[in-house]
Amino acid sequence: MSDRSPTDHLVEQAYTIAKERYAALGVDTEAALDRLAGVPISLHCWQGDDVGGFEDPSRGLSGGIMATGNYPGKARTVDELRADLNAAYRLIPGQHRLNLHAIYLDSAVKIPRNEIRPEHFASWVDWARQNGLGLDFNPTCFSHPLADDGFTLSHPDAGVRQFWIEHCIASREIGAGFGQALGTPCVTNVWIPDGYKDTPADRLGPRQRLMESLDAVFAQKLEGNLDAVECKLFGIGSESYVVGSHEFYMGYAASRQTLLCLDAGHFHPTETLTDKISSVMLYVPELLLHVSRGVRWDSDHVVTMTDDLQATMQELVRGGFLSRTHIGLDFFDASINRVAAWAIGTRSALKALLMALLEPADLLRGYERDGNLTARLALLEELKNLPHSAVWEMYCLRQGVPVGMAVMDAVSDYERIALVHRS
Ligand code: RNT
Ligand code: ZN
Repeated sequence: MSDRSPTDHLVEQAYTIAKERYAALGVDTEAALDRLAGVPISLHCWQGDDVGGFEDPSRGLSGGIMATGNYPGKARTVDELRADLNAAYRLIPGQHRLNLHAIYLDSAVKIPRNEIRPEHFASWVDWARQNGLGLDFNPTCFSHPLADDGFTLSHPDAGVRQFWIEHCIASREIGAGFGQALGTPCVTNVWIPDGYKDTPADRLGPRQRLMESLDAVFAQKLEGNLDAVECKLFGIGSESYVVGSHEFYMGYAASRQTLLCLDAGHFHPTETLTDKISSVMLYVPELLLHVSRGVRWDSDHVVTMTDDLQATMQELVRGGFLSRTHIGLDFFDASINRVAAWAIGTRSALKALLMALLEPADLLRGYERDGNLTARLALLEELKNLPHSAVWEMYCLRQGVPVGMAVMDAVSDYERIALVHRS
């Protein structure tokens, strides 16, 4: 718990006023905070070390994704990554989750990807249990010699496909182990980089192979594990064609009833997740979100309070989708303090969710039902100015995490104590 600060009474006073302002619109701020506390965000382990992992730290990142920057203090070991994650969780109100990638295994010897087993992640399960965290998982179908020509599950060579099928099945088994051990289902998300830099002659073949590979991967249902598939528009080196496109996975998830993963950076730059969620939810059982921020391309910038973020959270609340949505983050910025990146991005996601939970839903819907679209627009604009920040700061205070820029004091302390000593 953070010590009481001289400004805490101002946070409390502001909250008292905010509570009344919202109550005047029929909104119960206490109920909104209770709901907020019940929504976990899955923090992505890969922000801590620029998607490096511990399988082979000498290997660079591939798969058409990229972390730029060389801010000092990147985590080099499992212990360093855990310490950094703990530092980040201390700055984030609420109880959350951790999203691991297969390359973050804890093993003294190198294990082939198709031979990874739950025992290689046993120390993560112990750590998660100690810290009260649920775990999510991802096979790593990139940064590997058998992915170097740009194809994995859709590879023309049956042997290469089989290797990646085995890796994905092994990953699902690890996910199931997480779910069973921790008593909260693990979402195992399959994303592959497969695609062509330039115009393909055959767009169908790779997609047929991907469909068959996925069917092999998901053939057996595993208790404790939830399967998700993630589409993408393009990557670096796969600008002209991505096998796992939106249409491909929309059809796949709907026909196989898997979860669909929507990454905010994986669509055309002017396209947002906002208008997709209510459509997708009619056809798939549950949704996984990769909350991210693309700047001109799928750049995976730290999540901030953008219109897109607010609109996404509004959709989850307005549609009643929170109980069927798993919220994960996906960004990797190596140009700033990595612990701060986690804290800033997660806090922004939570703040946007809180704003959505503070909406006077009945009032807005009433205007819409009555055809009073002018009042609907006026109220939506007014809501942007209501004192949601006072409610947020009260939440931080109650949850014992820093309020406002006090986050940076904690980040600076941690940088001085732990990060600067890493070469
Ligand atoms: C890549 C996808 C994918 C990755 C992670 C590391 O474009 O967004 O989710 O970012 O698996
Ligand atoms: Zn993603």
